[in-house]
Amino acid sequence: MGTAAGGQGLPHVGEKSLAEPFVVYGASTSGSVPIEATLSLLNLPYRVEDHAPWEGSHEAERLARINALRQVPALALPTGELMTESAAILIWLADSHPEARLAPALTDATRPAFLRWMTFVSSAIYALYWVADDPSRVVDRAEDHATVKARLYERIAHCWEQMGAQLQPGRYLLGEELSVLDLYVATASRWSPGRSRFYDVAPGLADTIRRVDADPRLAALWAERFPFTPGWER
Ligand SMILES: N[C@@H](CCC(=O)N[C@@H](CS)C(=O)NCC(=O)O)C(=O)O
Repeated sequence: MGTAAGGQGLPHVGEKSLAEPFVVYGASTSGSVPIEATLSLLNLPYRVEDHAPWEGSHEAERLARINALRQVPALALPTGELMTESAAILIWLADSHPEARLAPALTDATRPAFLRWMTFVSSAIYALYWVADDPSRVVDRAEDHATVKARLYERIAHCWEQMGAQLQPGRYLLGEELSVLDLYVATASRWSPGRSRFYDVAPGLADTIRRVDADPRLAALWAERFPFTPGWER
């Protein structure tokens, strides 16, 4: 663990005591799930504080005290500093524990692809849900909202298709070792337009992602935070 990065853009979380380990500000089925999965695989103690900003202004204001963008995930570090941005958090956690091999090392041949696809999931796919989840944020006419959603889901499917066309997975997306990219994709590919569409557009990634779903080390976490309920693979 490095020293505090005071003044470098990481705010401090007032309510977290320094004695506490990691605190994940998250929600079930959300982008906090791959972070929780990573902390579990790293055997790092953490506590989850659930927030659902989409449930109304009271919840959004409660989260604003932690993250001014009113979004999950956010991660309070043992230093009391707060990180946001799911891809950055996942990369940082993996890089901070190289012995666990949850990311290719800095000099590994697959490192450029790792960084590329982590950023791609974050910026080309995840970012679109800010509008898709609530089209009224950018489009006034309620009668247009269904079209906006449908177009964004098409764009997301197209992005998965690109990833599927360009990656040749081994057991995992980048080769033989599970990385945080696998956890990120296993989670995000369940969001709309949904996993069966993901299999349709990126069939070459299906076996790999099913392998991540079935990883026995993660069974309890998936069951609690993103359960495979009957019909989930819509
Ligand atoms: N760029 C952020 C996006 C986070 C995000 O969109 N989180 C969603 C939940 S999965 C959220 O909090 N939505 C509420 C909102 O944006 O108002 C990241 O990668 O962590």
